[in-house]
Amino acid sequence: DNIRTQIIQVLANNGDMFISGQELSNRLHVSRTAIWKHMKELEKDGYIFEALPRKGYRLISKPSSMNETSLKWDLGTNWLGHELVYKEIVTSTQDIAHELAHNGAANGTVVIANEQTKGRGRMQRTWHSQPDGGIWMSVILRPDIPPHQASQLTLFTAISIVETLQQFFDLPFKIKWPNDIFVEDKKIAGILTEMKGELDTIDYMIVGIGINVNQSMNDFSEELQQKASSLAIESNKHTDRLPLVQQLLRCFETSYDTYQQRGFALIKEKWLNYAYKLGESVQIKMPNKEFQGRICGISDDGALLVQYIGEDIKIYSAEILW
Ligand code: BTX
Repeated sequence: DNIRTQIIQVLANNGDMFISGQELSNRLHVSRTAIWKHMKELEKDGYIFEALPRKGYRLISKPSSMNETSLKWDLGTNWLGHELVYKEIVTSTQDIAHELAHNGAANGTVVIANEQTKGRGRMQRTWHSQPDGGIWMSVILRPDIPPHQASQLTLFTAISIVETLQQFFDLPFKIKWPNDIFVEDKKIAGILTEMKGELDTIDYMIVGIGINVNQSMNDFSEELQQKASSLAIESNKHTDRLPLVQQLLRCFETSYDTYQQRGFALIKEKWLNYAYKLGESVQIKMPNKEFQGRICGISDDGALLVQYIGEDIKIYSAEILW
């Protein structure tokens, strides 16, 4: 809620000093009763205030938990996340984002949830999204690119995730083409890019990002324990999701602006620094065949370059099995 964000902003700028309810009401053009009600709501979100008769209010501390106000506060982006929806529980943030985009939501609208009951990956696979454990988020984008370049968004989203995580963790993050982030041989994050458009125009894209943050091994099913991990497991520390999300949005916005202005070629170099199994022989699965090839890199437009029986081939859609 906008008024709440403004209340927090005014109080935070005021530092240790008190500000009266009357003054808050004057500055924000709402009644004192409304101010009081908003402050009660903010307290539920985890903000702590000191209130003294005749002096007014001051902010003691902000919550470390995620909610609309805390996510927007101090975000510092130019456009990304200015429209932001936070929900405790959803089927999938992708579903909410599609609905919003369908109804005209702006470029840069962000949907975040604490829990997904039907989190999804590519090809109808499920994405395990337990409460409090991770970052489950979807970004609505209306990029000015032809549909055949849409997959580039996945690749640069992956770079933004890795660059953000590197600021918080000293871990060897790698990007497995096209949409997974790995630490060693475990998946810790995934990207699901969905698109609505025609053959020659993109109406909107939804970039879904799932990052395992604070899960322990027991939180994953036996099957997932073989292939998944979390930042907490790998780094042995708990990390608040709020600053992670905010930094990711800043980083994503910067890369997106660069991408829109200068195209994919610049990003390619960065991508190669993080490529999982670059130069190695891997098993590749395509809709109609499966084969062994050596990963040589990616092309200027984001296709995977693979050496296969002495020949270089370009792959636009496939999965690297192992
Ligand atoms: P993917 O199809 O590449 O990977 C899905 C596979 O990954 C699953 O079949 C399973 O083996 C494994 N997996 C499932 N859950 C997890 C997990 N939590 N951690 C690691 N591995 C897992 C990857 O798809 C794209 C995932 C995007 C998720 C985001 S969350 C926000 C947004 N909303 C939504 O429903 N999806 C996206």
